[in-house]
Amino acid sequence: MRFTRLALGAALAIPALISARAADPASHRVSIEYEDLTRTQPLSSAPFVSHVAGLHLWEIGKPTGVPIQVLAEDGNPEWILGAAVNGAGGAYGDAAMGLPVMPGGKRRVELQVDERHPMVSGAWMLGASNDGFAGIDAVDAYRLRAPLTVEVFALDAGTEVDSEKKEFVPLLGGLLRDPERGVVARHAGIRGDADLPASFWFDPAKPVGRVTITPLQPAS
Ligand SMILES: [Ca+2]
Repeated sequence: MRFTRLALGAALAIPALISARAADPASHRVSIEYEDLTRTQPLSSAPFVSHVAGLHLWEIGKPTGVPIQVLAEDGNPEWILGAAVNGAGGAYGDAAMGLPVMPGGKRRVELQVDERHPMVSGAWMLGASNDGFAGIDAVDAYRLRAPLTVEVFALDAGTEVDSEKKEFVPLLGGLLRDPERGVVARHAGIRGDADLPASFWFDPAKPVGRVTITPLQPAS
């Protein structure tokens, strides 16, 4: 958990994204609104990408990739955004970065989708967690004719043990990190039994976020 590093990393990523997308007359834009439902957790920067079918940012029960690891542990969106920029026109169609969200808040980004890159994925760190995150993975946004709302649950990147001791919580000044087995799973929630205050608690059985995708120029 290194939420305090978010702002600089996010700012550095913006200029590179401007040229991430070549003009494509078959493409159209979608609006993506992401909202915190925990009302206790600050959300990190939220990278969103459009991509080909078959590509996943994560899958529950499968090994965690570095892009999700650094997002979930540090709130660092640049691995996800960098892959999209480098792969624009190939596996990726477009990339956009959403700003951090304070507890209970929401923000919106816009993204290009096209027939080759119909899927949209994006995620954010649950800022007051060890390696908790949430988001959407591979939602077909190209063929939407009406807004689609998805409620998402908290996930554990499986890369850092959820110790909640201050030595392992950068938000509390800790710099240590205890590696975990590296498999994505549902998050068990904040226990509040160590140094991480229970005020960051969320119910892992309930959605922690809501994502609404709205087609702005529906494909004909
Ligand atoms: Ca963990």
